[in-house]
Amino acid sequence: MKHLLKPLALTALTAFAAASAQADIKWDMPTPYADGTHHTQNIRQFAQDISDATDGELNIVVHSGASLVKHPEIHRAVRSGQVPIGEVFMGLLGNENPLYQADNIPFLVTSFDGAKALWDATRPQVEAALADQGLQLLYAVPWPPQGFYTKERITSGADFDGMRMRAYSASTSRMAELLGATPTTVQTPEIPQAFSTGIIEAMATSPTTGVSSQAWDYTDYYLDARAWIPKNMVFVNARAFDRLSAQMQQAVLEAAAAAEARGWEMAVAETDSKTAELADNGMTVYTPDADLAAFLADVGATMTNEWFEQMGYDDTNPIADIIGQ
Ligand code: PCA
Repeated sequence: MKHLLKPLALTALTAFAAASAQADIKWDMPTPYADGTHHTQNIRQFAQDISDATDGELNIVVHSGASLVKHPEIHRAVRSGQVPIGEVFMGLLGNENPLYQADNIPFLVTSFDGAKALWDATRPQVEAALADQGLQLLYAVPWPPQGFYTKERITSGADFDGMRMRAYSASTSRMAELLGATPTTVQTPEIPQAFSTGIIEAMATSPTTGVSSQAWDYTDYYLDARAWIPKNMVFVNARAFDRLSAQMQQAVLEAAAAAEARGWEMAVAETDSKTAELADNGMTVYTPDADLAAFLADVGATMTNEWFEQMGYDDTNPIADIIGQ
């Protein structure tokens, strides 16, 4: 039986294989953060939207939690074409280009509207910086505002003195120094171990990452300072993008625009829901009093000035009008 059917079946199969070999594309996409974070959930939806729009011909396989490529390597991996697409925390690139430090400066902006204005102001430069590296920006999405996780309640700036504080970027290291603390760089997957071995005793991050790292196991207080609103960005290797059909390119760009809008809404919603989760797990959530707020604002002002100087900006730069929003 098999023999008799073979010529026909083979022809059909060969034709199908030839068509799908031309059309079907699989893209591995490394991302740094855990499945529970809104960034990863948003990226999975982004991949699904692209698959739906292309009838499964462009299939993006998301490798979350730095499982395929370690976070500090993702940018280079996409640049070199080792992988076609990836997600990176923008502040992580602050060492190679001070432009990205904008994202991690305390009180440069303090609200989602301010963060949006800062993103609108910096986006063209980010696009140009990435284009110089053979990369194309697809979208960026914020984290909820950043606060401080500590073992004891912070009552004044002096409480930061000598504190072993986690840093996740050049700017957060600088901030820790200005606070009087001692910074140590720790990536999210290593947070629990860094606390349990005493390498760090405090961190500044979002309620999202506080929940995903179960901050209540190591700290008791969350200072809801809403100090800065950093972002992740998703970008693609420009050559890989150019090789896609026009229809696939359009599907990617449309899914990216939708992901950006959806991701900002998710971050806003997470701010309250994940902060509530910290409290539900026994953490004391509190806001700074006027003196502490002034101390933190001072650190922010120093960093804003340093950044303006480094960028060669002065008061006439449009970003000056956004400060404090
Ligand atoms: N979570 C990430 C980056 C900012 C955030 O809220 C982290 O802590 O590494």
